[in-house]
Amino acid sequence: MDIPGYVTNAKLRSWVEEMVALCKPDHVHWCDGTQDEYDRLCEQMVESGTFMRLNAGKRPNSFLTRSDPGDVARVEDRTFICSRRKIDAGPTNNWVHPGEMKETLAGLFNGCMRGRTMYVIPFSMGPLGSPIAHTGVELTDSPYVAVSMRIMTRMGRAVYDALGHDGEFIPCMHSVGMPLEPGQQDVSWPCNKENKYIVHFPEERAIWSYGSGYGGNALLGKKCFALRIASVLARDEGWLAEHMLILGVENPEGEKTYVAAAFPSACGKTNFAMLIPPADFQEEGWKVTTVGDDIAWIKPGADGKLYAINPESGFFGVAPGTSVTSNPNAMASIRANTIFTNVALTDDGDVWWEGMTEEPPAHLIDWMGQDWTPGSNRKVAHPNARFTAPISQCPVIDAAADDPQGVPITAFIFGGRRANTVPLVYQAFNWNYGVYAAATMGSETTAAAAGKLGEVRRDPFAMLPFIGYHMADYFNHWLNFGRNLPNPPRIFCVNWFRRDANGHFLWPGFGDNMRILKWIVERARGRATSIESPIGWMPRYEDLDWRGMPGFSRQLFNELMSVDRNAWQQELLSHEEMFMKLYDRLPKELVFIRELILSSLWRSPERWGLAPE
Ligand code: SAT
Ligand code: MN
Repeated sequence: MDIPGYVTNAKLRSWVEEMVALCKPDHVHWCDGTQDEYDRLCEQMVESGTFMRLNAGKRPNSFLTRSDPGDVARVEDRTFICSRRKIDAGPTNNWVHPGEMKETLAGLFNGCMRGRTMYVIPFSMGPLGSPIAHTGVELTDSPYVAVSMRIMTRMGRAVYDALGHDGEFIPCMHSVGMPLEPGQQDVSWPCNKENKYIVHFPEERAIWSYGSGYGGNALLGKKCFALRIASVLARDEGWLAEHMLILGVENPEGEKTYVAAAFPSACGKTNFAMLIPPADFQEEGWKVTTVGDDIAWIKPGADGKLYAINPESGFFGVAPGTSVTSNPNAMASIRANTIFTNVALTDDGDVWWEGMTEEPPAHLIDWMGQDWTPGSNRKVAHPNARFTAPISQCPVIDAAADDPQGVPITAFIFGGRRANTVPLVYQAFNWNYGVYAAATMGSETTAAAAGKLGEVRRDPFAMLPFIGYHMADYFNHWLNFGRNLPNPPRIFCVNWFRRDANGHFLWPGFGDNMRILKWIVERARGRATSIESPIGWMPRYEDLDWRGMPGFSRQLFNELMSVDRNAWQQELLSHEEMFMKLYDRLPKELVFIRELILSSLWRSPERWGLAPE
C-alpha cells in the first residue's frame, strides 16, 4: 500500500497499515475531500446501482439511495459501551468486557473488506483549528459513508495537515460487513443481516462499527464520536458534549442571544432550530438563525462564559413531515447537493415523502422500489427516511456558525412531548433545579415507538442512547460544571405538546414558539418579568408578546401553565423510579431537589394556576 507523502502522522500511518492487514481490502483510497472526488464517488455509485441521480432541473446534483429494508435506523440494542468496568458504563448502556469484545471484533473484521475499497476519511468535528474541535479518522468500505462524511463533517486533506506528525485523532473503524468473493456480484446496499455491532471503547477512545451502512451506525462522526466518545472526553476535560441544537435570536436592536436546546426525537427539533418568527416579529426586526440542529460542543471560555460550536457541517434530517409549511428553511436547504435515503421517487425524477405536500402525487416509486399509488395501504417513504445536506445551504445559517471560537450560550432549553402535567414553559430556579428538570425530562411514546401509547419514557437531557458512561456520573458532571461557572446560563423547560381534556393540542407551536423564545431570551438577560410557581419561574399572560395572535386567550394560556399537585406527585414518583435505577451513583442534590419540589407543591393550591385577571 502506498501512503501519500502528505500523510505524516505516525500513528495514523501505522494504524491504517494495521487495519489494512486485518480487513484485507482490494484497494485503499485516501480521501482528499475535494468536490472532484465527491463527484467521482457519486458517479461510481450511480454506475453500481447504489445511487440514482435525481432530475437535474428539479434537484441539481442530488441523489436517491434505498437502503436494505433491514438497515434503516440506529440499532440501540446492538450499541455497546465497552469500558473496562461494567459499572462505568452504567445501567442504561449495553456492556461487554473490552477484551471479549475485541476478540469478537477481530474475528468479524478479519477479511471483512475483501473485494472492496477501504476509504480513509480524515475529518474535523468543528471548524479546523477551533479550540473546541476534535479530529477523527474513519476507515470504511462504504463509498456512501465517504460522500456523506464530506457533507456532515469538515473532511479532507487539510485535516492531515492539521494533524501533523503527532496530532491526536479518534480512530473510527467501519465496515458494512459483507466481503465479496472473487466474481461475486455486489448488492446496491451492502450490510450484514445477521451481525451488527456499534462499539465504543471509552478509555481507549476508539469506535468500531460493523454490519450497518445507515446513519449514525455508519457516519461515525455523529452519535458515536460527537456524543458517546465526546461525552467521555468532556467529562474528563471539563466541557459538555450535548444532543442540542444551537440557535441565535437577534432582537430589533441587533443584540444577539444564543441558546442551546435539547429535545428527544419527534419533538420538532429541526423546526425549532430554523424557526420562522411570526410576521409582526419579523417586521419589527426579530431574527432567528441556525448554528446547528443536532449536536453542541460547549466549553467555558477565559471570560467565564460558555462557548458552543456545532461539530457537524451538515443536516442528517428526518424527511417525512418536512414541507414548505412546516419548515421552509429545511426545504430550501435540500434544494440541491443533497443525498436522500429511503424517500419516494416521483415520475419526474424528484423526491416525495408523507407530509411534503397535502396531496400525494398520483404515482410514486416507494422506498423499497415498488410502484405506489395513493390507494396503496403503506407508507411511501420510510418513517426514518433522511436527507443529508450541507448546512451552508440553510437560508438562515448564523454568521458565526463557522467561527472557531464558537458562540456564547446564554440559555439552555429542555423540552419533551407531554400531553399533560408539564407547563408550556418555566425557568428553573437555579442551575441545580435546571439539571434536575433535564435529568427527569420525559416524552410520551408515539405510535411509532415500542411500548404503550402515551406512556412516559425518561430521556435525561435527550441523551439516553448517547451518554458514553454512567448516567448518574453524567448528572454529577453537569452539577459540577455549573459550580465552576461564575454566571451560568439560565435553564428553561418547554412543552409544546400539552393537550386539553378532549385531546386537542393547546398550543399551535412552530412559529408561535417565538413568543416563548423571546421571553426566554429576555429572561436570560434579566429583563422579562415572571412569577414564582411551585416548580419554577413562569411568565404570566402579560409577560408574553401576543401580537398577531388575538384569538389566544388568557384563559387558554393559564390552562397551558397550570400545575396540578396530583399529577406532579405521580410525576415525582416516576422520577424516583428512575433515580432508583441509578441509586449507586446518583448525586444527592437531585434527591433533595425532588423533596423541595414536593414541599412547594404542598404549600401551593391543589391546582396551582395563574390568576384569571
Ligand atoms: O442515525 S442518526 O443517529 O444519525 C439519527 C438518529 O437516529 O438520531
Ligand atoms: Mn439527534
